[in-house]
Amino acid sequence: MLKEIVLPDLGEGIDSADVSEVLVKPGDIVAADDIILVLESDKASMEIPSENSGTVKEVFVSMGDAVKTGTALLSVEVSSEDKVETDAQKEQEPHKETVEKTVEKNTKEVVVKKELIPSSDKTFASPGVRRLSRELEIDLSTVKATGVKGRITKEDLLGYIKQKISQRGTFGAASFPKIDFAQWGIIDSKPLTKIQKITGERLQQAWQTIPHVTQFDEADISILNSKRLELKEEGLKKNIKVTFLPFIIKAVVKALKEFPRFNSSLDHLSENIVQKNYYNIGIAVDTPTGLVVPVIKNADNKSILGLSEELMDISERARVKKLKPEEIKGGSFTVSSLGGIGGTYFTPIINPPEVAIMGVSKSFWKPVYNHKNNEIVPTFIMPYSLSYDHRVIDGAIGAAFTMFFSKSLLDISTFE
Ligand code: CAO
Repeated sequence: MLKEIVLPDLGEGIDSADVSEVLVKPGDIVAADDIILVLESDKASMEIPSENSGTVKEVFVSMGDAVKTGTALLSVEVSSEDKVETDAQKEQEPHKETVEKTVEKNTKEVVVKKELIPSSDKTFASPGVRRLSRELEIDLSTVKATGVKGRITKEDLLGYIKQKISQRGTFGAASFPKIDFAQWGIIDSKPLTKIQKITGERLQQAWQTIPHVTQFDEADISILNSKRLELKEEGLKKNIKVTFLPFIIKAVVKALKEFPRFNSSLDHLSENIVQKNYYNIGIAVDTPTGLVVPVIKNADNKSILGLSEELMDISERARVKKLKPEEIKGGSFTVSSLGGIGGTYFTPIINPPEVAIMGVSKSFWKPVYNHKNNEIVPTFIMPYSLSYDHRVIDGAIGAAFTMFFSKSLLDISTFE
């Protein structure tokens, strides 16, 4: 059955408009509500949806044509079932038109001038969508397109905005009611430092948006400990403090090379995994004004003494706020060590856009039973945790990573 689609009443006192885009051609299959035309009036840019689903037979208008209410736009070959279903749906959804008009009206309110927006980027969207995105300073390349041929529809943009609004709501500070704590005793109130505020927001966002899995393990670091005591002596002569951390960094890099997924990031659309072939290790440093994460660049090319020296330097400069902006950027994996303080395990929060972080705890001696020679051996154990983004890394690889890392700490060649 051939159905002619005519221009509906545009409302808002608009009686004519110019065709600025024709999105279908004869032979195209359209679904009801697919956008077929974009019109520009002197008040608004409007997307005109198809009333029916079917195959486009003929298009009666072209770009630049002036059209008014009742103008025939195109003809569509509609199957009789579709027609019946559409009518039935219409009866079941008496408020649909009202709802669509409300959304349309909200969009129109920010679109007042008649001008076509040239598209210099590679996104495909109507002028109305472009204009709205420009008004709201939204980069259209970050909006996921669901329209025909990769077109960003108005719904895509509105969905993106809704998502951002709801995220902002949850990322913001948790809204507790104002409480007068002084009613129960003496209090002292201090503002958060700038670093604490920024870190807090980033941590909250990471915690809420990344599906974290934390794998716990313990490593035998008895061999590492002997090597460290040896190098500690050597370092002392050069005024370099050799702690466990440089050894851990060496073993981490070895494990990242074996399991590259841990050295990657999801792109801004969460559609591609960006694999990094550099090994820049962020180190969480506790400072009087908050947590700072300077990055040791190209850690794979550095010796234990070189890493020790750099660690001393960056942690000291982090504490006196003397790091340069580029020194806290470009990390591919982070290590957070509480080993110098205490505790057995903790669950570190991933430092986006990285996909994994290692949390190191304080080592201790414990008797370990060796079933091969039936002996109990005093062993220096380092407990540690590995948090990773489950969207990028599966649990089996998570466990394989920690197994490999622990084994690397037993292999003296790791530290060369
Ligand atoms: N087991 C046993 N001893 C450890 C250890 C471990 N896993 N890690 C460090 N130590 C020892 C060191 O060897 C050192 O002892 P020696 O002087 O005898 O060698 C002592 O503890 C102090 O080490 P350190 O903390 O000064 O040095 P580091 O290289 O281990 O760590 C740094 C440097 C900057 C990471 C650390 O000072 C720091 O700021 N840690 C806090 C990190 C943090 O707050 N993370 C956030 C957690 S969750 O938000």
